Amino acid sequence: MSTRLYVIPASHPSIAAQLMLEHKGIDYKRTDLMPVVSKVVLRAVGFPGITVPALKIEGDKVQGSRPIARELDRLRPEPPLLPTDPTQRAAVEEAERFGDEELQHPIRQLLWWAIKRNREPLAGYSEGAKLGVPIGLAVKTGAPLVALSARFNEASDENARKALERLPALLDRVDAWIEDGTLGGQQLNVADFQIAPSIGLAMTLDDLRPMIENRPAGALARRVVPRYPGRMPPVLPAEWLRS
Ligand SMILES: N[C@@H](CCC(=O)N[C@@H](CS)C(=O)NCC(=O)O)C(=O)O
Repeated sequence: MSTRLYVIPASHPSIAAQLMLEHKGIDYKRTDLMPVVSKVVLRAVGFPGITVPALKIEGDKVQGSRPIARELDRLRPEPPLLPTDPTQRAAVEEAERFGDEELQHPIRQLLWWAIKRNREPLAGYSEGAKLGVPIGLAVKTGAPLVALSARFNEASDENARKALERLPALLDRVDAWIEDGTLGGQQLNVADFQIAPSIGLAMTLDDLRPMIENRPAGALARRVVPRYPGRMPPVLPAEWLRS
């Protein structure tokens, strides 16, 4: 299968798509893109939308972690990403929807808020990526891209603080799905691949790791994404973390 995946390094839905391709045993080439530049490149290569992950497979273009999952199950049904039993499938699809629509974004906002204050860790988040420019240079000159990304993701103080406040409740839902077997079963499913990278990304922030690592959600992330790239030293205001 001729397959190319467009990603932003350390982007959690991009890692979800990579894990799903690996689960299916599909060989693929990866194009690493810098944020913001990614939007222009994706349009230039013919995708209708402006976000990663974006997949070219067998001449088709599929964008977004959930459509990519379905396309992979269609093209290569085994091993499945979605359970066949209708009740289990509905539970997994609800967890997957939550991962995409409710969990991804607050974690993205917290990360961009942090990067706005400290760009140095960008080198770690880009580990192993081929961005077309030396990573040190990209970090040194990256302030405008970071500012645009933070704005694009609405990573204001107010929104970052709200995202932090919401995190415990979001983690409770993930823990509950692990407890009832929707997530973290013997066979990983599409919701595991959707949710674990978001948790893994959150755990790269030194400020957030302590509230996650000893939960079932933390164990799931370590199992599914054992080495998430990047590490953000403490940067969140102490008073936000206390409340
Ligand atoms: N919910 C979408 C999210 C896609 C998304 O927002 N991707 C981000 C990276 S995590 C992106 O492409 N942002 C563009 C940019 O930062 O310039 C999915 O799961 O595919």
